[in-house]
Amino acid sequence: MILALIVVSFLVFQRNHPNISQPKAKSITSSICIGNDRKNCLAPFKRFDSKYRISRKYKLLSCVIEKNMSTILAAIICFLFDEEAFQQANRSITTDLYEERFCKNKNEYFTAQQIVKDTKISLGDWTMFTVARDPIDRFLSGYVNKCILETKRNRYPNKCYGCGKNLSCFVDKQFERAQKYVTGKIRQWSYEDIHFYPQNWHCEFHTNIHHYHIVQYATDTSERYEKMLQELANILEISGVNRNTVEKITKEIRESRTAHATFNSPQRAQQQTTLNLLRH
Ligand SMILES: *[C@@H]1O[C@H](CO)[C@@H](O)[C@H](O)[C@H]1NC(C)=O
Ligand SMILES: *[C@@H]1O[C@H](CO)[C@@H](O)[C@H](O)[C@H]1NC(C)=O
Ligand SMILES: *[C@@H]1O[C@H](CO)[C@@H](O)[C@H](O)[C@H]1NC(C)=O
Ligand SMILES: CC(=O)N[C@H]1CO[C@H](CO)[C@@H](O)[C@@H]1O
Repeated sequence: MILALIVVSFLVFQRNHPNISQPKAKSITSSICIGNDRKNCLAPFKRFDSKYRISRKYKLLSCVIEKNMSTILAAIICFLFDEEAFQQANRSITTDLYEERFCKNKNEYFTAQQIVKDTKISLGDWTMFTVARDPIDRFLSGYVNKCILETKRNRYPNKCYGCGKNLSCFVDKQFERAQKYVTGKIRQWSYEDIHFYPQNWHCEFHTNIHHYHIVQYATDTSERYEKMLQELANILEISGVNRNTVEKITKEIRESRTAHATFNSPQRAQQQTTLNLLRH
């Protein structure tokens, strides 16, 4: 029970910030972390890792929060950064993997301030957006992918604190780290932190959330998937990308099925069950 509170509370996407309800910002609603649960919640809006990808041509700026969609988001912006070069290099939006991404070090920033400085375009003149995921889904998907399935980092015995399939072990350790980060006892961040700290700590939301369009993530097996693609398409059109190009982008995304999606995997079902048990 207490564990359950901790699980849900440190994941929550905070909704009560005075600036979140301004016209451009949409929040992910959640019924957790309110009332008595609040004391188990981590402080919202800490300053944390932020990764920006920009297309100057369209004054389009995306902050990518680690999750599977982030690779595709970055690829869309990369394509719009230099459409010709991207195509000439035979890249495609759904196959431009993170490690070999075409735009590496070309349109990438870590602070909004640096973007404004380099482009001389103030933040208010950019179309800014990000994709955020339901915090519990994000946690489960991240846990299954990073702590259980991912083989890339199997050489590191301490991956996910060496907790393996022990969910409560991982949650305890990660929560403890998060608290230390809040109080300033830890200043660095790890691979795990980037994938599991609250989304509201990213993207310099503490000062800039009112600038953002926030699209709610949907897996490609969910009913909301089409809606998410439509919202993305709207944002691209707002920034001046022509309709044909927008359609080309969404078509490509639609046609790709991420082999990686964990939504229906047996491991995922197992973790869902575990979490349900913990919550009751
Ligand atoms: C809300 O936005 C305004 C205008 O950008 C800013 O001055 C203010 O500090 C923000 N409030 C909070 C609580 O971040
Ligand atoms: C892209 O593909 C075309 C046709 O397959 C090929 O001729 C060209 O060399 C490729 N370009 C690059 C940069 O790989
Ligand atoms: C899981 O980890 C916790 C805390 O690290 C430990 O107390 C518990 O015995 C572990 N459970 C299993 C099944 O290994
Ligand atoms: C489509 C896509 O972006 N898939 C990626 C999901 O995340 C894993 C691990 O980070 C990548 O290996 C996949 O390529």
